[in-house]
Amino acid sequence: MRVSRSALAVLVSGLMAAATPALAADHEVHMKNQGADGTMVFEPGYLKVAPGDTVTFVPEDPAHNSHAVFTPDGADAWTGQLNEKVTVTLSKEGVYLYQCDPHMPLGMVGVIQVGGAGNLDAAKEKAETLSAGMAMNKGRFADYLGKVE
Ligand SMILES: [Cu+2]
Repeated sequence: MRVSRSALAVLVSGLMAAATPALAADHEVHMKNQGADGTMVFEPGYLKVAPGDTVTFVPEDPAHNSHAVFTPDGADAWTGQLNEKVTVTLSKEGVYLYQCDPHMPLGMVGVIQVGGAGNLDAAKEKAETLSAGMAMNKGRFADYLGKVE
């Protein structure tokens, strides 16, 4: 069988496309004074992403940041600056807990699940300790962790 050069080129490029992994997605979490879950809130407070995806924390109101307070073993933590957008790449699977530093006492916290949740028990333990120090919205970590699948 004779295959034209152009047909071969189409075949090769098709094979290469099939071998290229899916592009990592970017997700946004908004940092707000008021949201569907109440005051001083990350939206969405619970997010599930795939390993390698990025999450961008977007300040919608002043004086918020995103600071990772619990990560899977071997994962990098992050500390966003106040009033600044920050993008983090989440490569390691597991559950991540983060907070807004000024509003942690008001329960401004969030949960991100990256792939499987092998460290869920440890995350729950950490969340319980952190929640004890909150004056408001003490149940947020527990609510969000309840969504982990
Ligand atoms: Cu805040």
